[in-house]
Amino acid sequence: MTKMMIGAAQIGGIQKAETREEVVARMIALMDEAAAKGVKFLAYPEMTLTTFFPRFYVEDRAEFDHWFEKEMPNAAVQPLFDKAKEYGMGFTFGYCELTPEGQHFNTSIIVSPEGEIMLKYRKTHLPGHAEFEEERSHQHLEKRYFLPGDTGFNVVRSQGVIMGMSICNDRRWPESWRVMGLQGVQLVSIGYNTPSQNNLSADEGLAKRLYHHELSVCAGAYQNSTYAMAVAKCGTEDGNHMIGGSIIVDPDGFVIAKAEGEGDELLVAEADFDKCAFGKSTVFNFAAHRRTEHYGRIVSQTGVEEPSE
Ligand code: CDV
Repeated sequence: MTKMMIGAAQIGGIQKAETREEVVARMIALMDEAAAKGVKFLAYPEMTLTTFFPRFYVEDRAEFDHWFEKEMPNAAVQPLFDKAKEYGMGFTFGYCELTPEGQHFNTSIIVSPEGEIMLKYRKTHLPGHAEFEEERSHQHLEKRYFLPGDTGFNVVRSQGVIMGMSICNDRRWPESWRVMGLQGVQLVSIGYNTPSQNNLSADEGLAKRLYHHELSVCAGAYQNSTYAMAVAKCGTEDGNHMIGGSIIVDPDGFVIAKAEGEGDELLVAEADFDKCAFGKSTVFNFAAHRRTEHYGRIVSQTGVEEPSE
């Protein structure tokens, strides 16, 4: 299959008091709309099922285990799996995973139209901090509540398309994209929760945040000649604002669909996966042009090492 209708299901704010069942009903409403428009693969945001709780600090992190899923699918999410199967639609969404071994991950999955989990990805780049930081106007405690993912950036062939995932902050790191690019990825789905303010003392402003989001996704798509869907959970959650700006991007790095608002909203585009071949066989023909002998620092060194004076 070369052509497919793909959809990005942006979700507006989810308040602390909202139940999984209420959120899943909102997800299904967008899936119904997507099915009516012929969508065969639908992407939802990072941590779709709950509010973005890492903005809140608790001393005993176990108090927050109720934000995590111990099984996937589970009773609350099963109606989404059932509806997708009825429509013959694949989908991807993010949730907080608590493993039987007691590990906490920020996770996303790709599900086939038959309801099978084809690929699981656990977020690699966790932004923020692990302890309460008094000087900050807004806390961002992903490092407190999650372990860095242990999956790496794998891809899977599903619905005839090579698909991969990133989660939120990962989209800003070219390494994430290139690891999937090296596996021939044709569609990268990225869910995000990007607060419009993380720290008043370093306030970038909404416009700059939106620009950096779009710049990262367009660059990643172009440089790896892949379609990308970046899908927000956005608007106001418990009095905190998060950017919208969900986009679908083609393998030339052009935005081909963009959200207009900050609520539940469906974006749709026709993807022609044959278009990935041009960049992959010309300027980004990795086999022909990459010079790995000069890339050693990328994996041997983490932080910056400046030359001596
Ligand atoms: N959920 C995220 O990973 N958010 C980050 C914020 C903290 C900058 C992001 O990169 O959008």
